[in-house]
Formats: sequence, C-alpha cells, structure tokens
Amino acid sequence: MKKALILLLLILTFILCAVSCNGGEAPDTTDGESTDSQTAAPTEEGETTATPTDESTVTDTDPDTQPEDTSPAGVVMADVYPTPTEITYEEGYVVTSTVKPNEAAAEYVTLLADHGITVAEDGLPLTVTLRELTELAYGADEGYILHITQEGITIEAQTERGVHYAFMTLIQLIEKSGPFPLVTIKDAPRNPLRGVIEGFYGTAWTHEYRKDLFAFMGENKMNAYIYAPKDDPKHRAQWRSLYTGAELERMTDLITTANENYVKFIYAISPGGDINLGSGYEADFKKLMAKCEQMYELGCRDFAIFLDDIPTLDAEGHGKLLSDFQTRFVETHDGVSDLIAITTEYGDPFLTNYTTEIAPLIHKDVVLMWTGPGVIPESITNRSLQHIIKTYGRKVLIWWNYPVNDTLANHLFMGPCVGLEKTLYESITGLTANPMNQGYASMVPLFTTGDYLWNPEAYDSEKSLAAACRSLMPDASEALLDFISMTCASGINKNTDSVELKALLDAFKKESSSNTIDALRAYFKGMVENADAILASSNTDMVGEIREWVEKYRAYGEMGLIYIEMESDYHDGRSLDGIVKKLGRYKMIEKSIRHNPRLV
Ligand code: LTM
Repeated sequence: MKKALILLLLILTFILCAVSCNGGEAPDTTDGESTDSQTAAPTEEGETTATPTDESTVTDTDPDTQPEDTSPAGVVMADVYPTPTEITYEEGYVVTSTVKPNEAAAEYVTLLADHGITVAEDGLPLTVTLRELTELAYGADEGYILHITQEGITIEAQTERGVHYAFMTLIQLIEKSGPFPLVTIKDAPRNPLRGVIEGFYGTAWTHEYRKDLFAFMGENKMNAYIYAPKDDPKHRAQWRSLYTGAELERMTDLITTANENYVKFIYAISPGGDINLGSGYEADFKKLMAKCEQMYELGCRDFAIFLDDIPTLDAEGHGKLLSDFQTRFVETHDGVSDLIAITTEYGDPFLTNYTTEIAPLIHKDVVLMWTGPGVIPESITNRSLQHIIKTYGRKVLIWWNYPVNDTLANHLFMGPCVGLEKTLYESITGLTANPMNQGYASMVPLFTTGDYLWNPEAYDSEKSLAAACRSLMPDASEALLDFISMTCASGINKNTDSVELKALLDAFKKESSSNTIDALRAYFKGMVENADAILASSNTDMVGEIREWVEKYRAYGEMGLIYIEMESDYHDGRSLDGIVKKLGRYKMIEKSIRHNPRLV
C-alpha cells in the first residue's frame, strides 16, 4: 500500500512538472493543419519545380523536417531560406570552385572566398546586371533572378538590395548543394517591410548584439530594425536630452552596420509621457526635431514617434504632433521616409473615442502601427484588421508582440511564427516582431518570422523551425529542436508544448508495460543528452541566454530517468529501501529546480 502511494505520488508529480516545464498550461493537443510548403514536382522536361501550396491556414504542422530532397536524379535540392518564390532545378552541376565576376559582382568576392569560391581568369562567368524586373509579380525592388547554367551564373536585380539577396541565396546553394546546382530562382518578398522592433521593457540589447542582429537580418532577407528600447532613458523618459560622446559614436556605428546589411535603421522616440501639448508645444516640438536632427546628421533616414503606454489620451494633441512631424521634419529633410507612428490605443478591443477622433487628424502619409487583437494576439487575420484599416484609412504596419517576454520573464518563447494568416499582406505594409530580452535566443523565432514574411504562402512553421535550428546551432540542431518542442508554450500556439512526452505519458498511464516504460526511458535519456549537447554548443551567445532553462530541462530528464528506475524496481519486486533512496535523489533535483526563482 505504502509502495503504491509513493508511486502514485511520483506519477502525479512528474506529470504535473513535465507538462509545465515552461510554466505553460497542460498542453492542448489540437492539431494544426498540415501543409507542405515546397513540393518537388517533376515536369515533363525532367525539371523539378518547387512550388508553394496555396493553403491559407494561419497555422501549420508538418512532421517532415528533412532538410533536403534529392531530385532530379542525384541533385541535392538545398533548403533555401527564406523560401524562394520559385525555384527550378535541372539535372546536373557545374563543378568548379572558381568564378570570373563582372564589375558589378566585385564586392561579393570576399564573401565567395569565405565559401571556397575564388576568382580566376578562366573561372565560371559570374554576371550581375541591374535592370527592371517586370516579370516579377510583386516585390521587384527587392527581388532577383538567379540563373546557374554550364555557361555561367547570372544575377539580375532591380536594386543593390536585390543583388545582396541573390548572393545570400547563392551562398546557401553553395553550402547545401555543393557548387553549383543548375537552377533558376525567381524570388521576391510578399511583404515590403520585414523587421524587428526592439520595443520591449527591461534590459535593452547590447551594442554588439544589435550589430550581430543586423548581420543575421541581412542574411535572412529582413530589412528593417526599429530602435525603441522602452527603458533607454533617451528614447523615452529623457527624450529631450541629446546624445553625447560615446553615445553618438555607437549610434553612428549602428546606422552604418545596418546599412551595410541592407537593414533600415528606424530611430523611434517616445515623447508622449510629458511632451507639452498646450502652450509649451512649440518649444517641446523644436526639442523633438533637434533630437531627430542629431540622428539625421549621423545618417539616419527613418523615424518613428511612439505614443504607447502613456496616461494621456489627447487625440487632438497627438494628431497634431504626428502630422507636424511629417510636414515639418520628414518633408523638409532629403531622403527621409514617411513617419512611422503608434498612437496611445494600439490594439482592439481596448478602444475609446480617442481612436476615431485621432484617425482623421493624422497626415495621410504617416505609417500607423497596430498590434492586432488583444495587444499580444493569439492570431492576426485580414478580418481582424478590417475595422482599424477602415478607421485609419490605410493599411497598417504590424507591431507583433511575439516572441516578447517582458511580462513573462521566466518564459522562453523560441517556438516558430504561427497564427498569422497567409494572405495578411493584403491588409498590412509589413510586420516588425518585438522579441525577448534574450536576443540570440530570439533569432530562432525571428528566422521563422522572416521566412513567413518573405513567402507566407509557402511558409511551413515546422520546417522553418528545423531550418532555424540548423542555421543557428548547427552542432546541436536536433537537440535544440527537441528542447524547443518542450518549452515553446506561448499565446500563439494555444500554450502547447511537450506534445511527444505527453503522448508517451498517456500511453504509460493507460498501460504500464515494458514498451511504454522503455519509450519513456529513451525520451528522458534524450532530454539529458540534448541538454548536454546544447550546453556544449559553440553558439555560446545563445547558450548563455538559455542555460538556466536548459539545465531545468536536463533536471526533468534526470528526474524522469530516476522515476523509470523506481518504476522498474517496483515491477521487479525490488526492496523498498532502494526505491526510497531514489526518491530522495529525485526530490533533491526537484528542490534544486524550485530554488531558482527565474524558473517556473
Ligand atoms: O505593444 C506595444 C505597442 N507596447 C508595449 C510593448 O512595449 C511591450 O513590449 C508589449 C509586451 O509587453 N506590450 C505593450 O503594450
């Protein structure tokens, strides 16, 4: 009886712990819909074209996370990310490690050399041409056509950014297929603005991280970063204070690095807390312009004014402020893009008259941001945006509050982008994701968000997540993927994680047999091994940020293994003393996890 009670207690404790590894609720096992983002369909000519399916679901799952397909005959189809619009392989390769670039390709010589491709007089001709890409249905200003034949490599693009993106694709082909598969890629983004907003509360990102982020964004064809760290005094509380000395140097460095990676650096300022909208307006407005003038001098050409999370709902004052900035700053400064702004009401259903009153007062060219339903929305659909589009009289730029964790600091949100309707581009000008304070860990969901934004119709969240893990932690990608599957519960996936473990536990609860016990044992062993692989990864930046969660995951794996030993002891009729000793170890590990306040 005593034995049975102990075991019952253990089962309950373990099940409760396991399913709430990330502090989430017990998993909801509702299946997403399955889509296959790129189907390799051989054509009559023996070519293989990867075409997107035209599902319009907001979530998807596909168990097939294999990195690559191999057809036609022996051609390794690289998994290029973000997923290209159209990719057509022909049989064969050009086997060479030398190219002869034309002048327009010259700046990519170093990059190619990093991937083992050098320049030689008799190398494969590599020709870059800038021209109008009228054959692309959308996104031509960032698009490109990449063609690899036995005669040479040609890249055609409308802009330098398009050329850059073509090279990012070419590098992936070299890394994943070997030089050079015979292929034609026609590619362009569905969403014009694909970005990241540093818009969270808490510790702002470091200078070095921001620069790493710009490189990551450039590689993954994301094109806009908004500087808006809530707790940076000069962004918000002390918005009037000008930058000085080292701050100016850092800003210059950020703007330059962003430009080098084809990322727009958008400088946001949040004066709403105390800006004088009455008799002192003119003096304060001049201070706002002086601050932005300083950024303009440093090379910044993109600006945003944010009025979120302030106590005043002054539609008239805010409307005037935003419109004045558009006419008195944007329109008087060469090369400056239309103002981006967010008002004090930024997500339904929390709307008052303020929104309807301010809408007609805002200059028609101002780009307005919107978070979607509930500020941290479970999903965003075209339908959910119709009301605000009508009120504002324009499409909106989404401020997407995922994977941000500033209100749930003990959670890690590394699961993929889900919950965005595939045809959302019909209602938005783009999307910027607001990440976690853990910037390197955020790169996993950002990779998938960039993939979605580039080609939402072909987007497959499961494949994209697996590709993100391969790209960001190549030495432990499977381990990272498994870890994320246990810790990814969030508002956008119905708080679902630990699906596989839950199924194994369910099977075990139904029948405690050697099969169900062995399956659980293998799973727990995998958790310990995964944790060790992640902790040993050379991506020390990411490991540093997620270490505590990985250690907790490892501890659960260990607890699971001890539990399995006890279960086997019980089955085999071994002594109660041995079981009690194991229970002691189990409890010790459990206590060590509980003592860490950062872990739920
Ligand atoms: O979402 C907006 C517009 N403002 C704030 C963000 O700064 C914050 O990071 C998120 C998540 O807590 N929520 C907000 O309301």
